[in-house]
Amino acid sequence: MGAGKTTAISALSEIPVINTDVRATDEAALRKERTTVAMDYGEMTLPDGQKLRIYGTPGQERFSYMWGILMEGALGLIILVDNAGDNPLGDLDLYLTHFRPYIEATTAVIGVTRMDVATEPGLEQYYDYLMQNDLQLPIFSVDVRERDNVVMMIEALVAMLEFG
Ligand SMILES: Nc1nc2c(ncn2[C@@H]2O[C@H](COP(=O)(O)OP(=O)(O)OP(=O)(O)O)[C@@H](O)[C@H]2O)c(=O)[nH]1
Ligand SMILES: [Mg+2]
Repeated sequence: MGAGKTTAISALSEIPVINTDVRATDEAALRKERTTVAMDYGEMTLPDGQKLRIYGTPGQERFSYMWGILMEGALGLIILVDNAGDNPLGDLDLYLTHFRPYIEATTAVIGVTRMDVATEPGLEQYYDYLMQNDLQLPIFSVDVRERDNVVMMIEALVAMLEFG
């Protein structure tokens, strides 16, 4: 929650982002005013002219019914982890475990956000985690308020799909 999905999709999208943000009422309210209750949707055109459709869905397990729906026919997955959360490596573990069969069939890129807010864990700890779990996935420290950082994750995902 609050890792930056809505911000990232808004940074990329060529159409006004369609989302289901509402005034936050739970713990999100402590940090920001609005939270996504089902999904975000945006579109961007790739350099080869193809249209990329980008869906964002909340990570809390009560939304897991959305995960399978959005995964059907998806090209790939970007996992955003809030480094300033209580247990960012635990969050990553939860998503990688849940999505593992899907990641093995396609691919995934990991973006760790808010590393300026919480500098620990560092990227080395994420690399260690991936190594121990035999996962070779690109991982970046990103600030999704910077469009270039979001583009970098998309480019990595496309590269993984083409050459991975
Ligand atoms: N300091 C800092 N702030 C960031 C960074 N990345 C994102 N943010 C901020 O973190 C907040 C993320 O909010 P959202 O984009 O709404 O996050 P979300 O994942 O859609 O959140 P939910 O829909 O509630 O799950 C925004 O206020 C961003 O400006 C970062 O790297 N550093
Ligand atoms: Mg959101």
